[in-house]
Amino acid sequence: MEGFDHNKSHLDQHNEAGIADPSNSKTTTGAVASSSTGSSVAASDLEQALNQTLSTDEKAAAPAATVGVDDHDHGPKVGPFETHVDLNNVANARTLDRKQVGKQGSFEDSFGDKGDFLNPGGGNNTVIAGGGNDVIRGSGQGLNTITTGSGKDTIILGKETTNRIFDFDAANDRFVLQGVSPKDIIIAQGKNPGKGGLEQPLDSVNNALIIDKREGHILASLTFANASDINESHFSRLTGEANQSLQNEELKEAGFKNQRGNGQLNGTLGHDRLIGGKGNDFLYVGDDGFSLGTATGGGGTEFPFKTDSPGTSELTPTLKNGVLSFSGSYKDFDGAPLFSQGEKELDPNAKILSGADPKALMDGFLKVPQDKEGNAISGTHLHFSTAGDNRGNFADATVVRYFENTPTDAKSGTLSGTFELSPEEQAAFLAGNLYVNIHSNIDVDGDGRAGFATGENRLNFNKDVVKFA
Ligand SMILES: [Ca+2]
Ligand SMILES: [Ca+2]
Ligand SMILES: [Ca+2]
Repeated sequence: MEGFDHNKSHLDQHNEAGIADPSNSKTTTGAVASSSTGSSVAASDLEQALNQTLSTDEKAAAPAATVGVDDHDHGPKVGPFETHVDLNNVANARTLDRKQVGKQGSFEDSFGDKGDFLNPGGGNNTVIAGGGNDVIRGSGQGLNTITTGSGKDTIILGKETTNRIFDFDAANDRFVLQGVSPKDIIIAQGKNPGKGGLEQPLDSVNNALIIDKREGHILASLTFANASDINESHFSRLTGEANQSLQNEELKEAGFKNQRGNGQLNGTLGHDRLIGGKGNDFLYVGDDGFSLGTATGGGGTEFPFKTDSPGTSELTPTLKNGVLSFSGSYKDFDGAPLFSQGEKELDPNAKILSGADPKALMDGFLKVPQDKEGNAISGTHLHFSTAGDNRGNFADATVVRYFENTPTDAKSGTLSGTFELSPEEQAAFLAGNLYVNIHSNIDVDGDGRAGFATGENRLNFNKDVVKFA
């Protein structure tokens, strides 16, 4: 990574003109509240009463109880993520009118015919729910990465806990506040322009934020979502009655299968009640909980740099036991896949739609000679960002994985990839948040067209391709 500077002018270029330039670059935000101490008054009685209504197994999954929010002296960082934000560093911040926030009664009638109750407990967890109306308790004081799936889903937000939600749908999903008063809630849009693939900052400009204003703790970061779509109708307050309706004895009668443990717990197509432990857990819908279509590229659908290429492409994924595999092909391309000709420079006829300097662009590519699994550099990249569904279009040059591409003639070839995904990466994929960009270069047949270094085709594995059962 020699010579790779993180100064601001480089980042600006990287995020705008240099969007097709892959790198592992990450930014840090200045928006960090310091860890805090002090004392909070009224909240504690109510909260303790609420905690008494938790079932024994949920109590066992939670970290040791804290009395008031500020008695907990915590660090603001979890891995690369800043879990706090300065309210001066967010956009369109507004409070909730607490008179418009009602109480959540029993959840009994909310699960539909296949909804699950999922509580990963303490630690830093990943939760992938399914096609039902699910209730996810995110109050274990760590960082949870959540994909809700389709259906009408409810996320219980707890103090000191950050829930990164990859597929929040304002038309269907909502929040219940546990131990946080509606008067302390701020809804805002992030302002941080930093990229970084799945390590995109929680306060990214792409994300809507739900913030506990008492110390700037980010209770929820909703990726690729608009804060303006979220209002009082998305919130209610947790009650003891609601907690009791989530106990095993209650849900068993409704046909829920109960599982409790550490590590990975797999759900079924029916109702599940999955309770993690104090450590880092992975609550997973199960490999039969979704189906995957074929993503197609071409036709001027590329974002952010639309091409006039006649090229088309298709890729079909499978995900089993955490292994994501793809097979597919491309045809009628203007250029060969980047790096497939052993080249070290861009063809003068290759189009660079970002306006970047060819050498700088090439140097940017070469800075990442292999991905995190050791797959060698190629011009076909897996990236984190959604496009082409109801969430709008986003892009991020950070490489998540390199595909293999094999030309069969000057304009066509095959594409493949087999990747072992972390739980968070599985959550990103099943949220419809990954895409593939096929960069091209070299005028193999001499027709004067040498492809698109900024990407000739983009294929989106979005919510239209990933379908929950
Ligand atoms: Ca846990
Ligand atoms: Ca769901
Ligand atoms: Ca289920």
